[in-house]
Amino acid sequence: MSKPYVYVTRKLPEELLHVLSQTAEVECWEETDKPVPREILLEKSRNADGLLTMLSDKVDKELLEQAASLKVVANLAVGYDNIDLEEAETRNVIVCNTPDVLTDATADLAFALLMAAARRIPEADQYVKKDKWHGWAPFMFAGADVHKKTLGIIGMGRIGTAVAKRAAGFDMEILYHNRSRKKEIEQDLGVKYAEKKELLEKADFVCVVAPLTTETRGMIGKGELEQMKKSAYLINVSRGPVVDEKALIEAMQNEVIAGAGLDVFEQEPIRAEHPLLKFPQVVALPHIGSATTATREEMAELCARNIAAVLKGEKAETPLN
Ligand code: 8YV
Repeated sequence: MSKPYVYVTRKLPEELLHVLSQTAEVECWEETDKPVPREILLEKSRNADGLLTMLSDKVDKELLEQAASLKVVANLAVGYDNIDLEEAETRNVIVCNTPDVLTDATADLAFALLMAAARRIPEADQYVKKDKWHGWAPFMFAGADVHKKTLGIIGMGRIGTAVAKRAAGFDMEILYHNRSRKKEIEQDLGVKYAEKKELLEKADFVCVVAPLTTETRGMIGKGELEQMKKSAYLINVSRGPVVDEKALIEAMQNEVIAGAGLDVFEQEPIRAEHPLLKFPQVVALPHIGSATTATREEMAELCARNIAAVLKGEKAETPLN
């Protein structure tokens, strides 16, 4: 009997797919950093038993309808807003994501962004490298304190909790807003639940870690930005569309808030001419929340194990359905 066929939508190191290659014939898209064109993804998925996908691959109704032999999709991310989970479910396609393995790396990055925005690290770095530092001044690159300030976390899942743990080390007061209250976390970490408005009004840093869903799309808009303190910073490591970018640009122009640290954008990759990138008080990163070598390797291996398990008729480690 021939091996099942698995298509991987980016070039990944062979050793990370080793487990999968024992079970399936594996083909990778030839590029490491460019998404597979839609037509090729559709063509490959027509014969695929499994797909290893990235955030930029739309696994939608059109794709699922024509992928008659597809049994499993493993997404190299904890978020899965690129996948029509309901449609996959009706077609008995198992969908897997990569929770847990990326929690700490992503929380580290959220905190790094917060620190970078508050202490103006990218601006100061450029100042030194561009040879602009000719003398010391008492208020040169004076930023905002982080220690003992209030952090508001929107979305208290695994990553939100890990961000709270880091903030505790900075003696921060921590407020959180979530669909459901997390009494255990409140007790363990001393964090307090707040309604969104209260959190926005009180926080010096608002960190968005909620997944993109129909409820969270545009959840931080003009009104929410206006509820924030003028001295506050917005940090987003979840998905771009959770924040209304037009409203954020206006908020920056009118100094409604002090700054932002953004790892995600409405349209990715964002282009350099985008108005949001003109503000020195906006720190922008190319969606690298989970991008440490160790974490990305673990994510890829988890995807490979999940696909191999389903193709062998076993239970996946991290199925969503
Ligand atoms: C992914 C992410 O690595 O896990 C997520 O949801 O946003 C990142 O960790 C990125 O989306 C690449 O697929």
